[in-house]
Amino acid sequence: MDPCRTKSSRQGVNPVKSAADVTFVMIKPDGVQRGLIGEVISRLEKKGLKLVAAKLECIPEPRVIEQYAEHLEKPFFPSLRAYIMSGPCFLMVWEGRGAVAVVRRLVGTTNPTEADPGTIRGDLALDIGRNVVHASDSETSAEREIALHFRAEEVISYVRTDDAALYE
Ligand code: IDP
Ligand code: MG
Repeated sequence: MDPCRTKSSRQGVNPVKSAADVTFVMIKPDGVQRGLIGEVISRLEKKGLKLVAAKLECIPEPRVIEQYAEHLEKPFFPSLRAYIMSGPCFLMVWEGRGAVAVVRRLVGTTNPTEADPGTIRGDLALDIGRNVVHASDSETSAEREIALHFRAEEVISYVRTDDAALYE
């Protein structure tokens, strides 16, 4: 096969097939304050994932509560809410094959002291209450969280020139 495909044939490459291929990722205030936005983006970009939405935002309380609704009754919820509202977060949507599961693996387990080296939390954090990033834990969560934080027109669908090199 000719490795030098034409532009028009590259535009036909559509590796994104299902809801599992789109996920919500958020750099929490500790990550923003520590100057880790670039580091986190770089790791996801190098994996081959495509950034399709991004914004820096101080998330208002009702949205923080909705984001973490499953933890509302947990003893750590008040400190989690205060942490997430302590400064701007960097909110993103990432696309790519199996993005939901792939990003969770790249992020590492919730407690950074137990997270594997090579993961974002394993390499960049020490405290469960300051673990740098959030990533959706399922397709359902991803859909819910993207809709919670982004308007449809803020999520950009585009072909990246390296899509053809990333996928068979
Ligand atoms: P996840 O971020 O890996 O999905 P979750 O269990 O959904 O982990 O918890 C959401 C966030 O709540 C965590 O990322 C962390 O910031 C915070 N959190 C979870 N468990 C604790 C805890 O025991 N103490 C303090 N903060 C916690
Ligand atoms: Mg979670």
